[in-house]
Amino acid sequence: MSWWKQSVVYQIYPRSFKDTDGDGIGDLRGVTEQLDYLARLGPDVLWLCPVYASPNVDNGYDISDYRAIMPEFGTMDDFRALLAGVHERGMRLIMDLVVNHTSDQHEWFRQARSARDNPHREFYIWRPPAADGGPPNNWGSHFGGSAWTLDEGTGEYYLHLFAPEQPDLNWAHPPVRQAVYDMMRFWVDLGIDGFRMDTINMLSKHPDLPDVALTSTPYPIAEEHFLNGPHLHEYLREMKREVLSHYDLLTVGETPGVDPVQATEFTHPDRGTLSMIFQFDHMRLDTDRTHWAPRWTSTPWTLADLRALLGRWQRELHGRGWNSLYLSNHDVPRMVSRFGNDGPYRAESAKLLATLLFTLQGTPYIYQGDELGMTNVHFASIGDYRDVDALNFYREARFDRQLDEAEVMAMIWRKSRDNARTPFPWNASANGGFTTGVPWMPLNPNYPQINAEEAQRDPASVYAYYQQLIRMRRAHAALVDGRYDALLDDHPSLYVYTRTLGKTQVLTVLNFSTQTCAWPSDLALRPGAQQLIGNYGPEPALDLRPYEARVYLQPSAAS
Ligand code: TEU
Repeated sequence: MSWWKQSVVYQIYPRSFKDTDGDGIGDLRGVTEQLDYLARLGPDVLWLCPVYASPNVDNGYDISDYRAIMPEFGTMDDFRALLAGVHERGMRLIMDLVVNHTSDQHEWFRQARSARDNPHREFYIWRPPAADGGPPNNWGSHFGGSAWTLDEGTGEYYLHLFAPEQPDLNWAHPPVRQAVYDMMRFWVDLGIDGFRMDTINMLSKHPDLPDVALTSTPYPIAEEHFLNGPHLHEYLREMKREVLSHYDLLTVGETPGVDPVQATEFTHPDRGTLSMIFQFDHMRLDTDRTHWAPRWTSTPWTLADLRALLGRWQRELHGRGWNSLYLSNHDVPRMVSRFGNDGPYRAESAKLLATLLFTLQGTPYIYQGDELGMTNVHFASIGDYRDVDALNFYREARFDRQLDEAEVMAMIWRKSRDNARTPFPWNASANGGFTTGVPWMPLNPNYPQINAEEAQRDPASVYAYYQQLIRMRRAHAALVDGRYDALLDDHPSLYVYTRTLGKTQVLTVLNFSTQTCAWPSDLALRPGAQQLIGNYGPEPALDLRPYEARVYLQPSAAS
């Protein structure tokens, strides 16, 4: 059994986790200082978002030196101490691998832009201006505007699917691939246990870089021309041959726009290249794809759609691949605000969503703060937001498209990545105990009520529930290998499913609503059923209360 199938992963956004030197920015020593807090929660693996040298245009996802630690985060010695501390506690550490692009301050790009005949020129993707002098095609950046920027010095445009300060690497150029594999070996030989692979299915672009046809916006995101391109799996097989197959690693690819059938090509137990992937279907459930800025929209979603989507991923990958299970990360709003209820049922719905993640088949991911039930934030002023994506959207929406302030701020409140990046609240003291300085961005004003100290004191807290879920998952093999079967597939508010392994079955019943729901007459517990966990107190109830989650262990039909 691959260890990462039985693992629970905790994602750390170091900039917002814990500051120990008073500069208002989280750092590696802060993570090391809190390893006992993490060990008590119980994850097996820590995923550290980028800590490499970076000008922080995109908070570390613009890397200027892959083999150096960002000074604000500390030193390589601090990193080694963190890695040793993680391993001493029986946990593992995976790092973010960001190799679709570098920072424009990376030496490779500084060389490449210095002259057209520089040996590093081909490390990036250059094209001459179009006939009208403009960008070579109509591709848009994920952060707004064109995906091309003209380098005045050499008179050519370079491609950047994200910020202009994040030039895309040219993976068609073998020296790029070898340089990446060398860098990967450097980190694995230091002792890390795997990689989260940023935008990994963007590496192979359509060779002709054609325009996006028939588009309603000037700079559409050209996913059909840069996702899952013609050489992608060739590159990943080479990466596996050159690096991954020589170590026992957890590798998780971030792969927007991949469907379950394509996912088996990445994660098949025999012919795959990665352990698992992050799929995005459920992250696009509440977006209007026809809008000029889809990721900033919030459309109603239904339990039927979520259940159908998750069920498809469960069935298609059973025995043919492996899912990651997540609802939150540093790029999306807090899950309790987006998929739960961050009002009167905040704690109940936070626990219900966690129950979903811990009883489906796949590797569960906890994003820092979700174990506290942290919510989205509503900063009144755009001045309190930091994310390049949000600031670019605000500028385009307010000034280019003249949308009104209230409408734009409401969109940012619902979908900004900064919702997930407010500093971690350790306690109710100044700045939540995150820093003795001025935090790089304000904390969520509800930190006096929602913080780790409070959560560890309360046996009924979301934190305590996560501890129980992690123990439950470790205790029942059916939660790792059991077959998923949905029940009551047309119930308006209950999501009910089983995980069956041999003579054992785990039944999960989730009430995704603010209404009490009668126990379904056609849902009978099997003789011998026992409740493993629930998010309401010990008082028994037949009906399912608002956002109530229950998990039962029972004999399967085979027994
Ligand atoms: O995110 C990638 C990313 O944002 C897109 O793949 C996704 O499709 C888009 O958000 C629409 O849903 C990764 C990192 O997680 C993110 O923090 C970085 O900003 C980005 O890549 C660039 O490295």
